[in-house]
Formats: sequence, C-alpha cells, structure tokens
Amino acid sequence: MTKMSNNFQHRLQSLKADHAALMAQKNSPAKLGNGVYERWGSPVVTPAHTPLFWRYDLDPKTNPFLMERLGVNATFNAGAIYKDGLHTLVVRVEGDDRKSFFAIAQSKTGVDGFTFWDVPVRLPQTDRPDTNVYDMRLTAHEDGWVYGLFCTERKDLSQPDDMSAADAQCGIARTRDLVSWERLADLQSGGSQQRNVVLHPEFVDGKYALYTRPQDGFISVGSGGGIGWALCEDMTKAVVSDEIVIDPKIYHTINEVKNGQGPAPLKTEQGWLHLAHGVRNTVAGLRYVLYMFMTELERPWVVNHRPGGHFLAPRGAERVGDVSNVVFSNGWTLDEDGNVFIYYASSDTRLHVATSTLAQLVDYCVNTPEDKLTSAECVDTRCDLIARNLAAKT
Ligand code: M1P
Repeated sequence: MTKMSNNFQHRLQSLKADHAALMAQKNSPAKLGNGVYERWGSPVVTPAHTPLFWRYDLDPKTNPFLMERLGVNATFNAGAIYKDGLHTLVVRVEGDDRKSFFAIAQSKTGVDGFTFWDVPVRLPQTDRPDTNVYDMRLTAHEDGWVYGLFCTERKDLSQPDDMSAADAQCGIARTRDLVSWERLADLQSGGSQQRNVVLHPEFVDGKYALYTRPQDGFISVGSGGGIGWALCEDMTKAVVSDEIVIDPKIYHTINEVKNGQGPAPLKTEQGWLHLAHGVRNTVAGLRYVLYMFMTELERPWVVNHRPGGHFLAPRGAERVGDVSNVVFSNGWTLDEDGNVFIYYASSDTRLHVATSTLAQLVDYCVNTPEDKLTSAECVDTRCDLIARNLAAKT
C-alpha cells in the first residue's frame, strides 16, 4: 500500500469513528429548568450528523486526499411529526453553497440518535423552479395527507439590478410516506410575499385553514405584519383572499418588528396550543425569540390566552451562529403519553430540543400573566405576585 492510500485509509477510519461516536452520544437535560420545559444539553442535529457520504467523495482514486467535496454549513429549522414510535424531522440542511434542502432524520428517543435517511428529499418543481427552499411545516391533516408547507424563494424579477432582492412565497407539497412527495401549486394570496405559512390540522367550516404571514418585502414585513388566518377551498390549487390578522405585532414587545406561526398547533381540551417566533430590533441586529399563545377549540382563529414575554430565548452558545441571537421553531412532536418535544434551532446553525408536556404548556399559557404593555402595569403584575407570596409566608 502506498503512503497516500495509507493516509486515505487512516483518515477515513478516523472520520468514521468520529461520526459513529457522535451518533451514539446520549443527551441529557440541562440542570433545573424553569418548570415549563427542559432544555437538553447537546444539539440534536448538527452538520456533523449528516452522513459522511453526503460530504466526501469516498473513492481514493478520485479523492486521494479525502477532502470534503460538498460541505454542509448548517442543519436547522426542522418540521416534525411523531408516528409509529418515531420522532421524524424534515431538517433544513444548508450546503456550503447557501442552498437549503430538506432531509429526513429520525430518532426513537426524540432527544438523541437522530439518523438521516440515505438520500435527501428530491422535491418536485413547479413550472417556476425554486432557487431556495426552507422551513417546512408538517401537518398531518384530517383529509389523510401529510402536507409540507415551506418557503420557496426566487429572484425578485421586478428589481433586476439588486442581487439580494428576493420573492418569498409558500410552496406546498404532500406525501403519505415522506418518501414520495407530490408538489402542488404555490399558495396564491394576492400580491404579498409569504413566509411562515402553516396548515391547520382540521377542516374549519369544511375548508382548509391556514396561518399566514403576509409581508410587503423579503425581510421587512412592512404593514403586513402579524400572524394571519385564512380559509382555502382546495389545497391542490390553494388560493386565499381574506386574511385576518389574529396575532398582531405590538410596539415594545418581543414581536414588535415581526412574528410568525411556528409548527401546526396542538389540540388540547382547553384549546389549541401555538408556538410562534417574535422579532424585535436592537443595535446588535434582529433578535428572534419563541413565544406561545392559545386559541379557542371551535374557533382556532380567536386567541384566548396570551402569556406575556418570551417562552424561549437564545442562551449561551445558542446566541452565536450564522445569524446570531436567533431561536426559531417550526416543528414539535407529541407522543402518546402527552410529552411534547420542541425542536428549535439556534442562530440558523444547529437544532436543539426542549421537552415539556401538554399539561405544562397549557398551564403556562393559561396562568402566565399577559404583557400589560407598560412598565408601570408590568410592575403592578409583579407586585401582585410578590404580595401573594409574602402573604402566604406569614
Ligand atoms: O434568520 C432568522 C429567520 O429569518 C426568517 O424568518 P422570518 O421570516 O420570520 O424573518 C427565515 O428566513 C428563517 O428561516 C430564519 O431562521
């Protein structure tokens, strides 16, 4: 054996050993959480979790130095579904070339051992090919299909000289097995751009119901802010005309710049549980946090509980990445015992999990005081709590 092939073999064995060790790594919850959820210590999916054969040409003849040929830059913003004892993620995988694609990773525990299927999703195209696709929300709809709604991004042709000018729209695909996907027409919603569109799991008044996020521009939502709600007759030719804003952006709150629905809501006896992201501006740039709210069971567009403040914000190492100071979630799973696995990405770089239960999340939504919107009223709320606690002590 030549020295070069020796090096190749040695490097390959090391890469395989590292990958196997990462895949076998057990996760554990961080110490004493806030009682609402437990954050788990290690990210559940990172670029290093992707198979070596996605990144390396493993043939010593064509890749004698065993170089990485197609790097993976980030693994984040995953749609999620729980079925047959498996937590399944549709992960947003971003190559070093900045193109995102979808890939399925599964785990039995939901907190570690996420293993990618051998081949990423080959998403069929419409007659207007996507430049970039990302952030799929999975909904197991009562019509029997699993829908994947995602952002499809293309060059904004109305601004030919601006190479950052993009047009974001809601792409739609559906599947029964997560293997073969039927691509449907993009959502039509009047002239606005759309990101963070999510399908409600049940029919409402015999129609499909969508959480939308109309926006004037690609990054800026402009006047179109807020989580919207709209009904649609047919998902194979999805058109919405009347969007109402059910959760608006509000001055000096965690969502004053923009917000967006996270995963499809979870049904409970007390109403629908929603997870969303809120964005505010700072001198250091935009800050993305997660928040929750609940809507009425029979009228999922009516918010009945609005706990104040953020539910989960970037912390420690989560604060740094490609787009720092961001947490974002578009997937959670609910197992048969009422455990909820919240998959959230940090700083557009890697994916984490926090675990809770339906009972805890409902308690959080129902009993966390609302944001009263001014310092004086917020201090009143806190003083009420302090007074009750001090009185109970005496
Ligand atoms: O970079 C943070 C997030 O920005 C966008 O979210 P929104 O549409 O609410 O601004 C998305 O591109 C999302 O993927 C990204 O994580």
